[in-house]
Amino acid sequence: MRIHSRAAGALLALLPLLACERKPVPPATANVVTITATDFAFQAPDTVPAGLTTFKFANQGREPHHVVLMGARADAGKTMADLEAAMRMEGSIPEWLTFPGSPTATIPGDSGNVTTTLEPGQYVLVCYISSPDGQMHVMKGMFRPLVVAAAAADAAAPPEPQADIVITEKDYGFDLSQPLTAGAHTIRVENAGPQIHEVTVELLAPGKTLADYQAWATGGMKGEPPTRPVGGFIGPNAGQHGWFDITLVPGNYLLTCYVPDAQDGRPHVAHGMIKELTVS
Ligand SMILES: [Cu+2]
Repeated sequence: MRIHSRAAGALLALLPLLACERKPVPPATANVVTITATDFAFQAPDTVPAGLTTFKFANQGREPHHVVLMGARADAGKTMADLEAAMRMEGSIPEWLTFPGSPTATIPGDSGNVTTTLEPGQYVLVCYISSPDGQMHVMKGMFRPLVVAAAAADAAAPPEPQADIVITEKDYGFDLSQPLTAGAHTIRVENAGPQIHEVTVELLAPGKTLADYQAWATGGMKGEPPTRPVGGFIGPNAGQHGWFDITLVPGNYLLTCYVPDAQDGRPHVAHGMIKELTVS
């Protein structure tokens, strides 16, 4: 009798575990997509599912690269030819072209993480950085189609990344929810619009200032740049948001946006979308 009642007790103790096991709720997480850049190509999957996505980007080339993720949502009625014309920047950025968010300029050997929400459609990964010969990488063939396929209807929405700082992009500037500090951060990027923007975090070389950068930029960006990019986020569309991870060392930094302006085609930095800040 004693043995039996012990066995019954053991069974009762197991019941909560069994009850838990009947509800398999593994925490849903963002889909992770690896993009690798070389001179001058992207390695990436051909198709990824829609939804919350983390791009892990690594630059294995000898020149800086970035990933401009642009595309047409499935309901936009656009062809790959439309997308290629837009990619070659024939005219201003069309209304239907969407920029969900992607990794900004990354120096050789460096890497970066960006998280955003992808909607089904036809997209393309493009690099618009120029080589020392003045030719943009896209003209050297540095682009790759990416299909975003509809995700399973019952897929649970994964939790969004927990950000400790918000950077708001706008025509033309950046607002920070609080000062950037040394160390690791997850930054939420919001675009208050009306245009598409990016935020590139650039570390100024010791002793260099915004004035040095502007002299270099207005001089045609010749010679050694006074900054080096250390992370950021290209996009998102006005009214949308995404996240990027960054680790900052103490120093002086610039936040920059190189998106061509809808009115005159000049980069937004030339419209004052540049901010100098000190990280301590
Ligand atoms: Cu901008």
